[in-house]
Amino acid sequence: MKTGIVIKTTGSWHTVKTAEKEVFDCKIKGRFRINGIVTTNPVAVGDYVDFKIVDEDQTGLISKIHDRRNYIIRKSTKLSKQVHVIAANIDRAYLIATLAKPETSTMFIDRYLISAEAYRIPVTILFNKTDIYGEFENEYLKAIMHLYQSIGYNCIDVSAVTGYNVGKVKGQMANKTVVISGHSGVGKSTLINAMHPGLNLKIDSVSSLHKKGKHTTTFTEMFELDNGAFVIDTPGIKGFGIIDMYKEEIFHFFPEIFKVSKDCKYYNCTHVHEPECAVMKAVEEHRISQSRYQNYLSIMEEDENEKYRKPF
Ligand SMILES: Nc1nc2c(ncn2[C@@H]2O[C@H](COP(=O)(O)OP(=O)(O)OP(=O)(O)O)[C@@H](O)[C@H]2O)c(=O)[nH]1
Ligand SMILES: [Mg+2]
Ligand SMILES: [Zn+2]
Repeated sequence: MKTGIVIKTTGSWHTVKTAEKEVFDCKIKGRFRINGIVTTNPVAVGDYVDFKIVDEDQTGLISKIHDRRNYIIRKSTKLSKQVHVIAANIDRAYLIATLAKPETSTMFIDRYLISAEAYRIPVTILFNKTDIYGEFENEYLKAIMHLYQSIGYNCIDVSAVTGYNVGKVKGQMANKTVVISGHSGVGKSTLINAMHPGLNLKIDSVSSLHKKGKHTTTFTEMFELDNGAFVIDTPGIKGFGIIDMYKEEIFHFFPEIFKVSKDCKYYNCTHVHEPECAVMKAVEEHRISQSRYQNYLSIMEEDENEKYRKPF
């Protein structure tokens, strides 16, 4: 019996790497159910698995998936109750945002952050493509970094193309397992290439002409850097459904809103319309940002059917 970490999954094949750095293509023996959640993929990148070699062709059969320390998921389709596990056993998530080509909205950032808060995965926000920012984007960069840093999120401005701050990002990742997320075209694969010359991950060659990404990366895959970091490249995501949480607890995952909410008059205040709400007062007094509060309200207003309740 061997044990290894799943570094790639494509359909029914899972690529597993052992501590000795041997790599095997494995299939799963039978059916697995993890934590009772209905997932489209029973095994995800980052999972530790037990397997044995069955064939002369050196393929493996996975017989056990170790308990996950944590994982991040997305809805597999908009209305389906199924979820897709993007990655498991993550130390930190790196959200790549760009203020130009394409522009990442604060709504997308906030949705990502609350999901990560719910899974208790710390996040660093990387603002990429700073080499093409003009005066306007640079002013916005300062403001947006100040906003998210003041809430407590680590933020770094980078350029995967010029290498600006790439060494700093790589240094932070040493000996950790990290996942890189963000819209298509923001430079996830370019950044990993910059941290690991010679890897030659496929990147979109022409998207600088277009604003939208073209989904160049199609499978989630883990790469090992020369400083012991395990970096997971993911396909671009369009949206981020709010999953695994009750409506009444959404504000718990906005750290600055949660902090102030202790002073609301009503213990069950939702901070939407109640009198003597400390959160609304803080927004008026600019102690909580308008954009964060507006995004909170939009998420609260969403159709209930679009969300699901804690499935386990
Ligand atoms: N100017 C500039 N362009 C960049 C930077 N980083 C990436 N790009 C360009 O952005 C385009 C998309 O980069 P990718 O690395 O393929 O983006 P991705 O996030 O991996 O996209 P998907 O795989 O589709 O999710 C490419 O044309 C890159 O050259 C940067 O820092 N500055
Ligand atoms: Mg990519
Ligand atoms: Zn309130």
